[in-house]
Amino acid sequence: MREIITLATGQAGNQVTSSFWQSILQEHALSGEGIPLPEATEEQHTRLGVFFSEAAKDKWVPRGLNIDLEPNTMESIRSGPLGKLHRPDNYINGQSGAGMSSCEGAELVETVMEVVRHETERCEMLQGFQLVHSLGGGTGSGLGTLILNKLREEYPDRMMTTWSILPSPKVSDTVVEPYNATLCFHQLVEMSDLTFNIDNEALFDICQRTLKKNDPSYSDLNALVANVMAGSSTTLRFPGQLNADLRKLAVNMVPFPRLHFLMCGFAPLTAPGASKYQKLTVPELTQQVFAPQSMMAASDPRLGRYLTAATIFRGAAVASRDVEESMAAVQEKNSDFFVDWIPNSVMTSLCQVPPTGLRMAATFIGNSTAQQELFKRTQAQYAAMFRRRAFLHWYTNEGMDEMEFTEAESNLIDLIEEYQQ
Ligand SMILES: Nc1nc2c(ncn2[C@@H]2O[C@H](COP(=O)(O)OP(=O)(O)OP(=O)(O)O)[C@@H](O)[C@H]2O)c(=O)[nH]1
Ligand SMILES: [Mg+2]
Repeated sequence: MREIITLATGQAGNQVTSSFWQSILQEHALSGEGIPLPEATEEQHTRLGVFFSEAAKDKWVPRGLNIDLEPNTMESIRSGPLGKLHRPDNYINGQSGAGMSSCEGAELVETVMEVVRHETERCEMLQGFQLVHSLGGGTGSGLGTLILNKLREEYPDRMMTTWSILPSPKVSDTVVEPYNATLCFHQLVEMSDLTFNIDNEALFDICQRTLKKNDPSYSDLNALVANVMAGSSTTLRFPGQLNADLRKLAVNMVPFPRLHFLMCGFAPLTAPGASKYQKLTVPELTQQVFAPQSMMAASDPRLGRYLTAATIFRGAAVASRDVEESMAAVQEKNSDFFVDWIPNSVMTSLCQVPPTGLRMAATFIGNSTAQQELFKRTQAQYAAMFRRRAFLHWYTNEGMDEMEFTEAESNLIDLIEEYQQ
């Protein structure tokens, strides 16, 4: 089995990851406690070992760690619907309030690495890690970075992927988020093999415009993230797929080492109750999943070009001929939006098992140069404050050097330039 270990860090990291576990438990016919349900099919269980390990006979637990500097998020997971799912040792939290206390962070990382070692001992052939975190939070960005560095050091040849949640003023008004995000991008550029850019701004807009929720909650946003996390890991979790491991996915998606950022989309996205008025066909699904309104990053792909892209179709009702035809049509219609120097830059895979509750669905992942919009947005917010050195003392008082800020910013500016292909 090619196993993946998931590290949820900070409040956003843990809440998003919980939504992900909830989705894939259902897709693999496991109960909230990790017990196989009687209706489970062979297809659902063949590759269960990628994200879960068998703890006792017929009890599966996530290969996952729940990490935070403060206890509250963990408490609510423990007392929530998945409270009996996780290994008790895999909850790791500090006692401090919010904010990044570097001392406590360093201690916590040692504990994290110990638990990671235990987890790797339960793997036959570990393929890599996925870190789920916010870029805006002190813990998600700061502790997330420390963990990333340690994992890289100890497991240099394993794949390192991240699900990184970009802050948006529509969702949160913590002033220092652009600082945290810039410092964290600086590390992600060097340390991660694949980073999925998940943008709260886009999630918020999808909830309001498409799902007709006026005042979306975090669980609404996280349900969207779970869709794309489950969707893009379909090929890893079910047998007989293209891009069946993280390395192959990265080889296909990343033409240059630093340009390893991906944006994702999902279809169908429909307001509750509206879906019964739509009988979705494969061409409609294809068109929807390529549409800017389906993207979970607030950057319009029509303002850039795709270096690479992959689409994963799901559902027994999806015929491969339909997929081929509609993918060819979409690419032809949008040929200006794909770089012309990478032939066959769009991959397609097909899995019989649909997401729970849907007849068919599609997930899109693309390495688009339009992502520079996200980096520019972050850098502009950062620069406005950094020019005045506003809030900087909170970081320098904890031992950080102003140089780190300058370096992080210039790395981000470089990245924006490199994405101008
Ligand atoms: N999508 C999503 N975003 C969240 C969630 N919780 C927090 N955020 C966003 O994440 C950023 C704040 O980061 P948190 O994850 O709360 O912070 P943290 O990593 O726990 O770090 P601290 O600052 O130390 O508490 C803000 O941009 C929030 O809008 C969540 O459940 N889902
Ligand atoms: Mg927190």
